[in-house]
Amino acid sequence: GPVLAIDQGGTKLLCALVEEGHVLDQATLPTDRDAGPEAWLEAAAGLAARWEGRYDRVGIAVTGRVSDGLWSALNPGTLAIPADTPYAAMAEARLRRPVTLANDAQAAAWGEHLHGAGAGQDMIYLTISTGIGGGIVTGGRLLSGRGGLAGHAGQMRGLSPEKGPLEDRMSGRWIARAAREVGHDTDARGVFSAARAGEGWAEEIVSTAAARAAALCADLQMLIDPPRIVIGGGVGLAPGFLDRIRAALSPLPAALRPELRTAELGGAAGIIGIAGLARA
Ligand code: ADP
Ligand code: BMX
Repeated sequence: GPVLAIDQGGTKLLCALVEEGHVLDQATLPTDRDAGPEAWLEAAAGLAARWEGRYDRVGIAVTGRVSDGLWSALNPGTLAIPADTPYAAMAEARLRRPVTLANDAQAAAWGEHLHGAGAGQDMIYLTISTGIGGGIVTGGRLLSGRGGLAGHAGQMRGLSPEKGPLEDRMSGRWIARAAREVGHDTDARGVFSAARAGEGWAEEIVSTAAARAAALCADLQMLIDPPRIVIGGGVGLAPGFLDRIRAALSPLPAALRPELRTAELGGAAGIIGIAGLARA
């Protein structure tokens, strides 16, 4: 039967009724970033009320680190989750169903592996969104790691630890901040449309983000050498972005060049993946 699937991101909350990889119905709200876990759960329960009686399990994909049902921020700028929030238990009490809790990008990786661009093969999934998250499927298994960190590509610091995590230099939040710094008060979507309209300042920001995303993909290829890297998230799915990343990678020799695919499930990768994990 259907699963209530919840995807709590830094920018938006997406709730859906999902069955066998299909979204039967969905509803979304902007994330109230200052509200905190109780209120985020209440918002999800409010959206889910319309499906009462139609599901017997709940899957929740969240931005942040998940370990043993406990939820914490790695980057409080993406979403300021208090350390070790017992979100699985809170959600079970509120929704009165068994709850499976996982990181959003890990869940989306599993969704794309099962039903999307992963085509049942090993893969890395990258979400370029409010932050930058990732998930690794290898040997048919989703890696979560010792304490839920596996795949957190946006949290890597490379050889510039003093500059902070990579995502602070290429995520949707970075794009908006870079725009503000040159006098344009807009979000990533606004920067992309300005770039399409030929505005130089916006073009420069988008191409910088794409170049950095390309370097990240090349590094991930070196680490895991997956048959494909699947790109999703609000920025990752923005028209033209994947082509820019591909162009930046094109000078690489074929053996080193990642095979990039757009997330076939689009913005539904997380809810479809977490529904699959909740059913497993
Ligand atoms: P979340 O991070 O909550 O999971 P998204 O995957 O939608 O949500 O990512 C949100 C980020 O993506 C924001 O920075 C937003 O400005 C950006 N974004 C959303 N849609 C677009 C678009 N069409 N073009 C460029 N950026 C977008
Ligand atoms: C951050 C981190 C990841 C998450 C990624 C994408 C936090 C709160 N989040 O790297 O766990 O997967 O952002 O999150 O530390 P999104 O909200 O952009 O989808």
